[in-house]
Amino acid sequence: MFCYQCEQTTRLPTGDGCASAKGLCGKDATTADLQDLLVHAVKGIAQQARRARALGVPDNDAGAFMLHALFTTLTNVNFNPTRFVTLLHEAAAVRDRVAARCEAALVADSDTAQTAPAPTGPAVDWTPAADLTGLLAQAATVPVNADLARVGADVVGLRALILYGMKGVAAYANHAAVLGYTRDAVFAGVEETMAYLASDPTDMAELLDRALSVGRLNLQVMEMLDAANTGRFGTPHPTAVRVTPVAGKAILVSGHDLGDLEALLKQTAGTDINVYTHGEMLPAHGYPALKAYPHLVGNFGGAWQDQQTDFATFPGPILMTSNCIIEPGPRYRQRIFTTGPVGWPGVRHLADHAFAPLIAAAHALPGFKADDLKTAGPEQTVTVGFGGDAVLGVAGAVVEAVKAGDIRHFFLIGGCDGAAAGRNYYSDFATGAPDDTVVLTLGCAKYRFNRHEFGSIGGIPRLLDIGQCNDSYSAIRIASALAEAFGCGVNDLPLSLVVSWFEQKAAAVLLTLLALGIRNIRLGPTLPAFLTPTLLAVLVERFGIQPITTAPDDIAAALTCA
Ligand code: SF4
Ligand code: SF3
Repeated sequence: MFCYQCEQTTRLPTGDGCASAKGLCGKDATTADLQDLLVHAVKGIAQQARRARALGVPDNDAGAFMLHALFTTLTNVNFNPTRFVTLLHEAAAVRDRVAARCEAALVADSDTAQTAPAPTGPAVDWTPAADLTGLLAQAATVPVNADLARVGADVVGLRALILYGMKGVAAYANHAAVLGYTRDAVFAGVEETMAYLASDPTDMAELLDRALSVGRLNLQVMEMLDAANTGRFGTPHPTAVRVTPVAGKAILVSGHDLGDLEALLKQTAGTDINVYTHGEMLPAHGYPALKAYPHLVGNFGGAWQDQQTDFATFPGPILMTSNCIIEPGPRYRQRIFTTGPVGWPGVRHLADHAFAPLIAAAHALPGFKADDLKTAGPEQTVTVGFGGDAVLGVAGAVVEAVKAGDIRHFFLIGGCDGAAAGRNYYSDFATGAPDDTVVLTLGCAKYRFNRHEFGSIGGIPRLLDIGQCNDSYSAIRIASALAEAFGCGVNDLPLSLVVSWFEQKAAAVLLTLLALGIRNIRLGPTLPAFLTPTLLAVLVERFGIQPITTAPDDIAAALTCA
């Protein structure tokens, strides 16, 4: 195996990347290799699907399959090799179905053959081997660095940046698609980009342009996802969320998929089961259609890397709806379930919102006992729901506070969390930001500081939780609206972006920010291993990207430049 797609990747003096029997996330070599082969298969589907679109017979079902397949290969999503074997055979069938569609279209109109020649190359010609040994032999030829000796680390790194950005795009687009929101332009963009990668491109300038076009595609996807979430569940409003449990039977829902949460709330309505959010599901409490369920009682635990402790102590079953799952510990292995793209060997998978086994497990488990809670102390809350509309609703007051000098600066401190020691930088930064500054946050990084008492400035809370990483579009809307109010560009605002990355959704958002021309982003806790010194120099020169240093120094530098 060779994988260097996430921040936690193995770092060695001899070269970065997880390359032994198991990655640091727990992904074994078999799963990693099958994931590489699935990416290869998706490139082949994309080649045929792009042709089908050119022939006037687009196949958005193939597009939906590509989104789901790429999502399964994200960090901390699916560790089950059996699922990948199934997906590989499905991928070949999807591609062949699209190819047959193309042939049928050509029979109907032979003049179009010139405009869309049949694709060629190893991805579109691939036939899945009959058994696991054969699949692994095929996978050995297609790792992300397969071409290293021929094209060099810079080209491999830029291709990886595009691929990882596309994994993030696919994940976000899949979140929207399962809520019924898709767009032809998004499917076309996925086809175009994955087919481009199938051509083994080597032109550095073209690769960099493509990476930025992935960022622009992701902006469309983030806007679509925002429309999906607000269209289905209403506009988030500031909402105090209980973070101390209540007595009763309990189910914990983690990950990002709001549709899964809604389905579970419907299926448990009128029972004696309470539902709690975990990790990136916390912002669900701000949506009117979700908080209308009285048995959505609160949030439990912290960010994803705390799950082995959180889940072990939770007295009910757990549902993982998306990233980030890590190896289930023995104390909860029998009561954790996966759904959607998520998988772990031996963990029960519930497809199509068939949550009856999860609900039965909740009935069978003790839940929170009133006696146990007597020692838990007073009720505590955190406030969520400062999405784009909520913040823009007070934009006038915010602008006035800036003009009056009451708000000196904004910091957007957001993105992923992780287990690395250096990540306390982000909590140090947020809690060390001066009292006349406002902290906007999103993603799971906020768990490091969202219980800190930030206070307010003239009634405006100093900590504004915009939501999940899935809500990055709201952050972009807020920044754009502030820039408009001040009659300047986003780069001229008293705003600093302090980004914490871990997985490939963050790679997609970073590309979006760069595509929008946003400069001087501070990125950490370590820089992506796939970015060579040459690529970093380009990003520094064109976009002013800066690695984080220390929180006090970076706060001081941001305020000096403001
Ligand atoms: Fe290593 Fe990250 Fe890949 Fe896991 S996802 S194998 S930790 S680089
Ligand atoms: Fe977190 Fe996994 Fe990225 Fe959605 S849950 S931000 S790391």
